[in-house]
Amino acid sequence: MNGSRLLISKHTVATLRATGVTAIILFAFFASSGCAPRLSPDPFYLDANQNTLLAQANIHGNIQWRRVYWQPEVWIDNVRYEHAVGMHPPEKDIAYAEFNIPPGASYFQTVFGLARQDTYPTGYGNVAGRIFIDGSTFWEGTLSDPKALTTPRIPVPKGAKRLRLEVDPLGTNWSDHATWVNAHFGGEEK
Ligand SMILES: [Ca+2]
Repeated sequence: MNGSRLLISKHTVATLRATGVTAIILFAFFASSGCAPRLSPDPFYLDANQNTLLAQANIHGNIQWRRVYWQPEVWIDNVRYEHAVGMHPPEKDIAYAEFNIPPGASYFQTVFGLARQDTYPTGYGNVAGRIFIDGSTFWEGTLSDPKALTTPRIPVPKGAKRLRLEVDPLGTNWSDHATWVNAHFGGEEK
């Protein structure tokens, strides 16, 4: 090893040290200044981001986006909803759909209701709905009339990967018009 190379090596080491220090400072700065991924879009509606669907099973008529399987318009308790995920359960089994949780999501919120059938507007069955995140139950509610249930903002644990929506027919699936409307992730609380 000659002097020149040793000098270059010293310079390189010094540069690397300086770069390393700079990197550590920058990392600390970004970590402390909210450079975590931002949810985009925010709000992040499930029906507007259908590629987040990972799996579905046992849904009578399959999952329905922005409609219900018996008609295109979604009405719950005399309110029309554009953002809708129809999940009519089957007879004697539980329907479910699973979704990727997008980066930057800090909460999930939805309205769970029995959507009207215009040709039979008095028909309402009964169902239970459940929301899971990474296998843990975060919310459960039951329906048996036109009145919908609005969930609270369900906090998404840091690093959580998978959202699961379940619908249980609670016996028969007659008029079990279970529909999740305005189902969305949100970013940081505003
Ligand atoms: Ca039922």
